[in-house]
Amino acid sequence: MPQSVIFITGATSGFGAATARLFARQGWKVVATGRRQQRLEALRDECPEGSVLPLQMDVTDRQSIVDTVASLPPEFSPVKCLFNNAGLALGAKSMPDIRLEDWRTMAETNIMGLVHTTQEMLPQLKKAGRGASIINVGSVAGRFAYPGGNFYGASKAFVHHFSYELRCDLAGSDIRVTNFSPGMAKTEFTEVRTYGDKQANEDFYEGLKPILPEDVADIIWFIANIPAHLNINSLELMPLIQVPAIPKIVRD
Ligand code: NDP
Ligand code: 8X3
Repeated sequence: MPQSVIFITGATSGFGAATARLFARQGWKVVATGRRQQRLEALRDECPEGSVLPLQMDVTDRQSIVDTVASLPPEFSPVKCLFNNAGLALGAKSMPDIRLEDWRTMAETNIMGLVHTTQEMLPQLKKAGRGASIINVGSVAGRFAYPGGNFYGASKAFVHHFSYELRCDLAGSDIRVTNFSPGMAKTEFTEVRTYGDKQANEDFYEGLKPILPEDVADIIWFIANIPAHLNINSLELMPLIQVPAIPKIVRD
């Protein structure tokens, strides 16, 4: 039987890299994509030989997605699982003290990047047939607003609703669609959000037990491998130390 293939966006770090490692260890073929080629090659080198295909791809560049999907060799095709994971937050200030160019980047990455990758990958997933799935990474920030969450939270609310719309559009096909919404997780997320401040990334999680990338990989494995007649519509995950809080009260 041919090996199953997962296509991961944002495999150079965090959730994407951990998921690539786990699926490769479990005998899947992994197409690992992202902008940082050296990291993709390092990932390939640490995984079982022949299991990982590193392909540089920028989800904000539609042509880059088209070319990447068109270049898939027969051993890494058809793709059975699309892990739409690439994404980022930029900045944490409230309006009006925001940078519009950051919002544009979040829109192009978290929204249009995910839409374009999905569009290009659908023929592959259709070919894979029963058990195919799309797993979109949303966030608890898409459901619970917080000061400074603004465009990032709204972009993840898009991911949640788009996932449900996609399920409707794909009704009658074999393709499952899941919105996966994690809460606080220690990756490079806060380093990116603070424009490269590694110390801020350490400080943010100091003394806490956040979600780890390996925890997410286990959950992605579960979602991708449930029986083909089932669909997890949405899965929200928080570390125990985080709570879905009541709306904030503004006092004088
Ligand atoms: P990381 O910053 O560790 O990883 C983000 C990944 O996204 C990197 O591999 C990066 O690759 C990739 N990426 C960013 N921009 C692009 C682009 N234009 N093209 C291709 N790849 C891109 O963060 P996480 O692992 O935490 O983030 C993964 C997903 O999880 C994101 O969608 C994030 O919003 C979401 N999330 C994170 C949470 C957290 O607390 N950490 C909680 C909830 C959701 P490269 O830079 O090499 O291109
Ligand atoms: C990231 C989670 O709550 O830090 O998606 O915005 S949060």
